[in-house]
Amino acid sequence: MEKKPLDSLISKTGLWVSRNGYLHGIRSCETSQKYLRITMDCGEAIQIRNSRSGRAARSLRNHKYHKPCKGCRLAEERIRDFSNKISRKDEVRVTVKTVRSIQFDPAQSSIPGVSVPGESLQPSGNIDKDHTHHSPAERQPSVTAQSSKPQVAARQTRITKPFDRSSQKHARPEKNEFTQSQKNRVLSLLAPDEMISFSKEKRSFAEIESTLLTQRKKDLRMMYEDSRENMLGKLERTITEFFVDMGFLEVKSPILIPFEYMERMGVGEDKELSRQIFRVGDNMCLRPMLAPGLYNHLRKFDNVLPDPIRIFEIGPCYRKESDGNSHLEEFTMLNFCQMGSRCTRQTLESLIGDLLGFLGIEYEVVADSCMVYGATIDIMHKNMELSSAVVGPIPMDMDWGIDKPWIGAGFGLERLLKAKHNFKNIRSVARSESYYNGICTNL
Ligand code: ATP
Ligand code: 9VF
Ligand code: MG
Repeated sequence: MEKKPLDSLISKTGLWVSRNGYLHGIRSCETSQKYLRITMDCGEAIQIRNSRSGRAARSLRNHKYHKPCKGCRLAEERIRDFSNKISRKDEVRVTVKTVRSIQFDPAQSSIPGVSVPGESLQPSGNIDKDHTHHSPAERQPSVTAQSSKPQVAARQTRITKPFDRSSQKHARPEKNEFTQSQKNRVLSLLAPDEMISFSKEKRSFAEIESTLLTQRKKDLRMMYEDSRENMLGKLERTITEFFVDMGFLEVKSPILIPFEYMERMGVGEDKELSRQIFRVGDNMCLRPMLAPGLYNHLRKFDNVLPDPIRIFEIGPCYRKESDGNSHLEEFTMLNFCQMGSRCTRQTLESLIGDLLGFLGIEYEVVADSCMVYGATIDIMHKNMELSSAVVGPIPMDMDWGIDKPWIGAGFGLERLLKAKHNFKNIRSVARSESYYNGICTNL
């Protein structure tokens, strides 16, 4: 039988068992799609996920508690019935009021400087199943029976509990060892220039985490005080200025494109590459590259702009990817190209050299090939491809109404940032809610 969620357990008993085992009476309970906001008879309030299997649901289902909360002044009879697992259908004190989730943003009730369990668990932003958003009332308990325990204990619980719980999946850690989720958490909190050796580490997880949290908050506050610019946005602006100064026209073509464009790029449904494409409806897709839009612009501008035509685009591209540290499913591509005169490998390499020199990024040139263009000149930083560049013309040009020589190169902006700032994972500089300028935001 499926377990009942918290809200139905609450309406059945009208009682609540807090994290430290106190049995409370419930004055009111509001639900959103995912959360409950519960106010106790003693005045304390909490916000918690409406889970079926979390700590709170287990306590209520099993009628387990430590002591009744004095502030709630529960009747002896109610406590006894709860202990004896007697259902008091006649005495349901709680009505669960549904509120729209917009009124119910857990972030609104979070207090700066206090870690919200679960939210801080995963860099990917996964929320722990049974985390409680403590309202100010619980964070700074008034003089109730429950708050007679020192506040320190409550705070420690908040910071360390989620990790203990998640680690239950793994083997119990030895002393001075860290669970994988603790390591992941610490790694997500490191700044790009920071390193940690877990095997040599003397500090506990809680100590390391707390030090890093303080640092990262400082970093974010400093960014807010200083430049206030987003790295990815800033790089797009810097590169735009660079190419505009070099005589390239900035274009912005659609992100949502007909799938037919991809067929015309040689990536039809029969091709392996087409599995990487995010289809939208029957005929459209999110662009995995900028070339179709640029091809169309080149054709349209051919009889309009003077020779050679130089254009470039920077913008989001989408590919289904499974590979780790240098691949994103949503990334930002720069593609510049020139059509007409002087479309030589030398011009191409010199433009690439100027760009990477301007950005201060070291690189190597290697020969490669790809399904769409055939031979490519790949630009590498260590083992990571920064760009694939091509000297046209190629047979496919005909399908796009192009009949002049061309050169072009496509760069990933997040890869440029990763190379420039030595980021360990590309995700920390991607479009993200979990990182800002490489700094973890789950603080
Ligand atoms: P890789 O072989 O590394 O998957 P690719 O050869 O498929 O890359 P291209 O089609 O040549 O990539 O795209 C041009 C550039 O766009 C790449 O050199 C890279 O900098 C960037 N890029 C491509 N795919 C991704 C991705 N999934 N995430 C981030 N950047 C990407
Ligand atoms: C090389 C990058 C075919 C003349 C409009 C421009 C190029 C860069 C390829 C990536 C992409 N191609 N795979 O084409 O500059 O976006 O296709 Si055009
Ligand atoms: Mg490539």
